[in-house]
Amino acid sequence: MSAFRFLHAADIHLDSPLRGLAGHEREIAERVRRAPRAAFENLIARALDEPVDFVIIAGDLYDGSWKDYRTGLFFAEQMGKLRAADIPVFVLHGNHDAESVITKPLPLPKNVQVFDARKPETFTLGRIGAALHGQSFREKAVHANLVPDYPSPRPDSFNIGVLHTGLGGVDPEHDNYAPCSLLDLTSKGYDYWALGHIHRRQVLHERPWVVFPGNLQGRHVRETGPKGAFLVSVEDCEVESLEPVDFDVVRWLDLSIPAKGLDRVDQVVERAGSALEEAASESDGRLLACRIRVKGRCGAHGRLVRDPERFLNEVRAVALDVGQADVWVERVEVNTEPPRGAAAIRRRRDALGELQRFLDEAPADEELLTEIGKDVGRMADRLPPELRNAAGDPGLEAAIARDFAALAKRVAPLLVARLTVSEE
Ligand SMILES: [Mn+2]
Repeated sequence: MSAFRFLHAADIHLDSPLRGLAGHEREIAERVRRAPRAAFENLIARALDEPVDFVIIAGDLYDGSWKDYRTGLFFAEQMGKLRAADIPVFVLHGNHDAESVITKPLPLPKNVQVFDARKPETFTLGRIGAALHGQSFREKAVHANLVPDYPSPRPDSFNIGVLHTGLGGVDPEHDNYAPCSLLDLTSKGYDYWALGHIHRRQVLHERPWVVFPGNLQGRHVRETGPKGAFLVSVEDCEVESLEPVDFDVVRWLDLSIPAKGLDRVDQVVERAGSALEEAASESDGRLLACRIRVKGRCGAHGRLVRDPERFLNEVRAVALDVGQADVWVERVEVNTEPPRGAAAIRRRRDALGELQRFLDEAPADEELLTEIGKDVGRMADRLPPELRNAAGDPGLEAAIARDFAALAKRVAPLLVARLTVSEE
């Protein structure tokens, strides 16, 4: 019987626009912007290097309608490399690149097969005994379960179901398109479900295999950790190995720095530096994009919240010194509390205690929020677009999003810290 290998990728989102990059170093912004293409080039290089017998892209190859033809030409160029090596590619379109979304399709090299969007379609690879079943999205929002219409498994073949699905709404970050249950999949009689849509790498079932490779490249701070695809080896219709392969060139990290008990800002900076150092030692030369969140009751609280700009740049300076990797501190969020905690201030009988109690209630005070909204909302509307699109400051972002309750929550510790300078 035959043995073969394939790469299963999904959610590549080529040339997706990245928000929050304006105002950062040009070179960094360019590397982050180009990351999905670079990760895709890594995938193709690995496919050629193995070489694999075929490649599956289980939806959202593109992020949406192209600005121009360059995105499509880049993809065609990469596919051409696989064609020269006789490696077929099976592409399924998902919600981001549904038939109705991509308005400028280009002819693709002959090795690329795209699953039909009107009905399930089967591609067979007779030489190795594999059958791939799939249906692309016709519209962005597919609410029907597509699995029941997928054909029965082919006997004497390794059957792969290719599907873009929210499964059963298991991940609140992703719309539950083409919903189905795990049982729908495992009872179909296929050997491997090559899924796409949910951006987190996960193996939901073994024999039959139900797999989300996650996206190829993290695009923002909610898509942290290693990203890539699965390299699958099959022998005699059995999966012999399923290896996650990292293809990302920029890796997002969300680092929580406990500052409890630290009295001085330089101690907090040093702790952040150690965390970055540790992360860098595992980055394998990638650019690390880090968000740093400082929390805990600490003596440094007042100075941290009063001069966040200075703290951010101190952390950035330390990040430059990490050495083994390029570390870019995307943002620093200070969520610390005064050493005795807000509760202690709340109990005070002076004006500060009164202010703390007022601020505690502010986020729920509709009338107050309406008043704030009139002034702050008007100011936010007048901000130049460059600033609106790249605010980078949680308070400013809340104002722009007209979330005045969140704004009140952000402002409260800052106000109290400013008023307690003399007590430090
Ligand atoms: Mn999707």
